[in-house]
Amino acid sequence: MEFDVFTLLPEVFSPYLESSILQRARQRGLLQVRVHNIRDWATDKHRTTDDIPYGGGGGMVMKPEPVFAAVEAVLGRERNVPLVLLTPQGRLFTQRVAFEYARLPRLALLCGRYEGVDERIRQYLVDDELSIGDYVLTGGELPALIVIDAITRLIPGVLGDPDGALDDSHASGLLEYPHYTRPPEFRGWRVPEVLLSGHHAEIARWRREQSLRRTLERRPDLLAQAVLSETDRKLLEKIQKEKENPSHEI
Ligand code: 4FL
Repeated sequence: MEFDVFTLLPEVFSPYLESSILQRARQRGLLQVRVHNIRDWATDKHRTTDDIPYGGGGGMVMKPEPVFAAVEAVLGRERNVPLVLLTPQGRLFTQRVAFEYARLPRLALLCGRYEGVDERIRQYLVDDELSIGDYVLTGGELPALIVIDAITRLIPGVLGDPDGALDDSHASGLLEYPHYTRPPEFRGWRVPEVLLSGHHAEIARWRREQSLRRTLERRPDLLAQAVLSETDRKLLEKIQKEKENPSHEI
């Protein structure tokens, strides 16, 4: 996967891209990230990239000329690489969107700074707008790194385990089951016996039930979209009845 990132803060990307799994993916040739400083395409003496908003009001707006020039210089005018603007006004970036974009060979990301970007950038340059959540940051750089991270770990060969990304929270539409590692007892708190039993079918059943319980408890909204078997649905009913009648008597 190749990413082209357009930003006014190019220096913030290296530390994260040079760490851990993303670094390894780059070394293996599975990931390439080119970071472009929009200011390099500003043409005036002060290399201006922002200006005051027409109509007044606070804050500064990113000027269209340097952004158009940067994107057209790097990607060409007849572009076949989608350009995604990171903005609180975008559609929500979810695991589903990560899967969609992970199918592409190349993606370009535009990071907004200041109060926003000139509307003509959205209208005539950008193909999609993504938000990582309902909060406002100082810029789209962290969201861009989040998008790169979430997409890269879906590329085959990036995670050690071939189905490492399949078990994830959200991949199945359910939250993940609880994880434990050694020791079997820590400060008197024991690992659930079933996990020590070596009984793979029972472990799988226990994990599925935990995923369903957690999702029902914390993110019931996810259940509507999740892929559920008949067994899952019966189990969910049982859990719901338990909650209505905690004494376990019917
Ligand atoms: C982008 C926030 C995507 C959440 C300020 C500039 C943002 C953001 N998701 N805040 N861009």
